[in-house]
Amino acid sequence: KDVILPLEQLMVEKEGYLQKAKIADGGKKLRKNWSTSWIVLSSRKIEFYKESKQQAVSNVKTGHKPESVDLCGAHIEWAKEKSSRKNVFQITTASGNEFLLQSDIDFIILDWFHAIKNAIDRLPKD
Ligand code: I3P
Repeated sequence: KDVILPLEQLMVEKEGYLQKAKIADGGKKLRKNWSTSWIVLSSRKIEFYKESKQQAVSNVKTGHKPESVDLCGAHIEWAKEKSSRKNVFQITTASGNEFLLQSDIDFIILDWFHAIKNAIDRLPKD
C-alpha cells in the first residue's frame, strides 16, 4: 500500500546535532536535562531524535517516532538567563511546550536560530 506524504513533510530545510533540553510540557515545568539531539527542521515542524542520524533513519523505517514540534504559532527567543551555558535559545510552542537549544559554536547556533525564525515567520500564526 502506498503512503502519501504531504510535500512539505519531505522538504527538510536543515538538520544537525544540537544540545537540547525540554523545560516545559503543556505549560508544566520539567526538570532540565540536556542531551544531544539530532534535529530536523522542515517548513512547519521540527523533529527531535534522541539518537544519531543513522539510528533515526532506521527507527523511521521501523515506525519509531521522534518528538515532533509544530511551529505554527510558536515563538523563538534568545534565553541567556535560562542557562549557565552560552548560545542558548528557547522555542515555545502554541501548546506550551518549551525547548532550549544550545551549541558552543557561535555560527552553528546563529544559523539554527535564523532558520527556525524564518520558518516560524513564514507560517500562519494559528
Ligand atoms: C541541572 C543541570 C543543568 C543546569 C541546571 C541544573 O541540575 O546541572 O545542566 O542547567 O541549572 O539545575 P540537575 O542535573 O541536578 O537537574 P544549565 O546547564 O543550563 O545551566 P538551572 O537549574 O539553573 O537551570
